[in-house]
Amino acid sequence: MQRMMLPDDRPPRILLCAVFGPYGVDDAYGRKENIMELFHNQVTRAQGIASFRFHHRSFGLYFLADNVDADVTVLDFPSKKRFEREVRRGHYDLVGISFIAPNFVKAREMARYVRQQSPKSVIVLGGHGAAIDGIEQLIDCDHVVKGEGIRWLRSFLGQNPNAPLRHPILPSTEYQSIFGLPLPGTAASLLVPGVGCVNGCNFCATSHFFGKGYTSFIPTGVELFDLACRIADARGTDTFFVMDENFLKSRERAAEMLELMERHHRHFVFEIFSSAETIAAFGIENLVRLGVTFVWIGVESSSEQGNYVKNRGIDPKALIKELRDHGIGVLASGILCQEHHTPQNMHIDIDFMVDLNADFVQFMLLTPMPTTTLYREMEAQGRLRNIPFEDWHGQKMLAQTHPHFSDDEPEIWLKRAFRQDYETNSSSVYRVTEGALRGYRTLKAKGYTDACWQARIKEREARVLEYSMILPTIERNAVNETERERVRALRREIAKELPQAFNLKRRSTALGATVLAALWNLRVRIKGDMIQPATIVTRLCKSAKQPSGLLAPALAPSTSPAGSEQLVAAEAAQDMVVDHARGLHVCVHDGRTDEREPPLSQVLAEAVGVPRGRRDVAPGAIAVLEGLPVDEPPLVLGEAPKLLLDSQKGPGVADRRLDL
Ligand code: B12
Ligand code: SF4
Repeated sequence: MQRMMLPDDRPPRILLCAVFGPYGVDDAYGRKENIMELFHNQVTRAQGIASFRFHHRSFGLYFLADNVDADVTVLDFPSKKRFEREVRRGHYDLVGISFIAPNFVKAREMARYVRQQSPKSVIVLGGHGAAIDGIEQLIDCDHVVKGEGIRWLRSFLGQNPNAPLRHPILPSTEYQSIFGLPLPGTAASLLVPGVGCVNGCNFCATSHFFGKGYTSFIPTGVELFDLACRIADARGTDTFFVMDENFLKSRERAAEMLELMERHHRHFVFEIFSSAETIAAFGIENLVRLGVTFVWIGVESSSEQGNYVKNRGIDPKALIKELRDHGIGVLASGILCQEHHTPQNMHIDIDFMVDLNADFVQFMLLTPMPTTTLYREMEAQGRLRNIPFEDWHGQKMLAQTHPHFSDDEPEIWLKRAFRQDYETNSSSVYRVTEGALRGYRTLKAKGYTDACWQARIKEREARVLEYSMILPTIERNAVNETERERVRALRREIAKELPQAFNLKRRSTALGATVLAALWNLRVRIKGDMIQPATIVTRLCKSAKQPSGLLAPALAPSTSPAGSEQLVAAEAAQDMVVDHARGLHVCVHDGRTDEREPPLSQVLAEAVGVPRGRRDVAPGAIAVLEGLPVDEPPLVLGEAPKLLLDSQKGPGVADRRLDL
């Protein structure tokens, strides 16, 4: 492979960028359906202010940044202006742009700008958009990285591609809220044990992008446990969102992890994606013990015709009921406008998905994403439609011709499906609360007395107590009388089981929550419910980093199972410098990516270490200067490397009421 050459022996200067905002608006670069939120976009979108709201960073960029010896700036959720300013003033040797197919136009515009304003910068494209056929000709760039990027970038920089992997310490989500109320506690940490999936379902972009194989970042349970301990200690939460397409597929790793957790009394909590067959094979009680409290399952379809090997022989309704009985929340996803669907039979799959009574349901349109087998088949049949990439998001129109569905019909079906689930099963937040109580009762009734099981009972109890405080808010905003009745019944059940849920303190909090939710409701009615993520700038400098791999010499490579690859060993990086423009959820009326700078008082308070004044800067994070303009000299670079976490204890929505 061609390597990057620098004129002197200074460390390379690299800019890694996500595509610019605003997101989810109809403009020259994107579509209103493409909002930058997981649940509000694809899951609870029909549930009004009861929808779960949060943002995910562009995680791949942080992995790349942390695993090369270079001075790297990560620009996440930039505005176009902010991106352009960084390019103009940064004098970068390499600019990497991460994008997915529906963001093609944004990536093209970014590459064009880099070429024009910083002609010496090498332009590298990566992320799932790189799988678009002929992308090299469609966007003016120097390299396109299809698949796993860490090894590629290391090789390109002349560094060891197989050096041990460093796992960045990151929150999995930013600014979680519901009813406009910030969810309490620290957001779960991100854990990425690996990328890809060996199952290779024909429509699955993730599996195909990584060669229908699994690239393990953290191959063994021992390493995973060690990494989880370090991340949990650093971020102050034992909960992890596991970004791995099929976490339980590596059964031995999960079993080893469980054994270590029990032995060391570290009762982590995991939110995972897993296919039905792997869940069934692992066993529900093992799942409870492992600390799984949420699982995303691809149910896909009610029929053999529309389904995949991963679901063969599984009764999804029984599986989901059993999981929920044990206090494990379930997100079930289904695919609409499949090949066998017609306007006459589509309701069968919608009814089936709704009848699963999962906590959350995702409906997506069958979309032949580039690189998938489905795409190749549709291409061969001449069925790919000539629609712009911005429309390849699976929320509105089909990217392929379908004999039974014309242009606007798929969107109508999607809306109908989400609405039916909401009206039939009530809001997801109600379901989550009800499931937690069920889990609490089931686990207690089993009578196991060991520490692990007791910790799992406590976790469900805590969840019930937390969510009980918003029961009045759920009732007030219920979709129909059925939901109101369900909430009242649930309140009676909780009062029987855990009377402390309704003590004076909690009742007062509940009252406060209803008032704040009413304000949020008002804001949504007046200004709409758009929330743009704030720009996050993270600077990593070589001088503050340990060379990759130095921190994990004891961990030897192990043999990869067939169909999978691995990057050896895992290390949590402890040297991120986060320059975070706070203030999400405000100033969104103009639809721009939020770029608020902090008040001077906050920056000064940070500099002199006054904790109250600096509000949301992590304790001990002396090198973090929140929200300073990115083109100011990074004062942080001379500091000793310190653990710099992005604290979730920000001002929160509640504190920002005046900005509504
Ligand atoms: C988190 C996520 C999101 C977040 C966005 C986070 C963000 N800040 O952008 C949310 C929930 C908002 C989201 C929304 C959508 N998403 Co999304 N999302 C994911 C998800 C689940 C995880 C991505 C991730 O972090 N993986 C872990 C990291 C470590 O891996 P990675 O990102 O792939 O990065 C590696 C390589 O790709 C490569 N790489 C990545 N970037 C770069 C850059 C350079 C320069 C280089 C060299 C290498 C490189 O190196 C990395 C390390 O190996 C993936 C599925 C998946 N499991 O990957 C779908 C996925 C990326 N999303 C997808 C889609 C379609 C969407 C939506 C359009 C869905 C919809 N219908 O609304 C929207 C679009 C929103 C928008 N406006 O952009 C598709 C993309 C398909 C495609 N071919 O383009 C995916 C693959 C899901 C799928 N199977 O279909 N998404
Ligand atoms: S099991 Fe899930 S992640 Fe794996 S290939 Fe199938 S759809 Fe993709």
